[in-house]
Amino acid sequence: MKFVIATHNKGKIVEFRRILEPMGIEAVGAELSEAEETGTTFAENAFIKAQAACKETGLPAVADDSGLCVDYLDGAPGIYSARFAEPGKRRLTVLEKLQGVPKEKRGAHFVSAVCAVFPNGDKIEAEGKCYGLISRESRGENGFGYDSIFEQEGRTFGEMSAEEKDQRSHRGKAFGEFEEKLKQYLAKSQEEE
Ligand code: ITT
Repeated sequence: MKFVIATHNKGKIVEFRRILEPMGIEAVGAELSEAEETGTTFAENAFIKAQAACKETGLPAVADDSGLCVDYLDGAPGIYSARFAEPGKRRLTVLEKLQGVPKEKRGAHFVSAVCAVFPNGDKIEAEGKCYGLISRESRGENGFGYDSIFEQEGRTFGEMSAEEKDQRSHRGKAFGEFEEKLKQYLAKSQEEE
């Protein structure tokens, strides 16, 4: 099975491939136009991106819309995680807003909504969350985006190996659910043939 990866984020491309390949899914890149993320939820935006890529390429497409929701900031940046503060200053902005905030109030979670759209209009949706804390400072070089300020059991995602992150992460969980739904979808499609 071949899917176009509907993302412009290099960090996500690496994770999509890493998670999808063991499922026997070939994930290919494509030069895609930037779809306008006008949705009000992660799921709506994932659908918008997957549908646009599917229309543009004529191939099944899979997208993720994700973000970091910080309890102390009432769930911000949430669906605006990629547009929150200037590029290069996003992690620092979160750290600054939480300066002096005690550990028990530093709760946060990542969300990933995954959506695949097929040329016949069918779609598969899945969602994953992972809970942790905002660290006091940025730590670790691995991963991307907010990984170096999101910690579980005292270590940030930036300090974890790729495998460890995938086992715990929102995207790992969303793709786990996606894999199950895709298997059911393919089995059903074969029955109908
Ligand atoms: P595409 O829309 O092209 O996929 P994007 O970066 O704009 O790329 P989103 O709109 O879904 O993607 O924004 C998600 C942002 O949330 C992303 O830019 C990261 O800053 C952050 N993010 C999502 N998943 C993350 C992860 O696993 N680790 C760290 N940060 C993450």
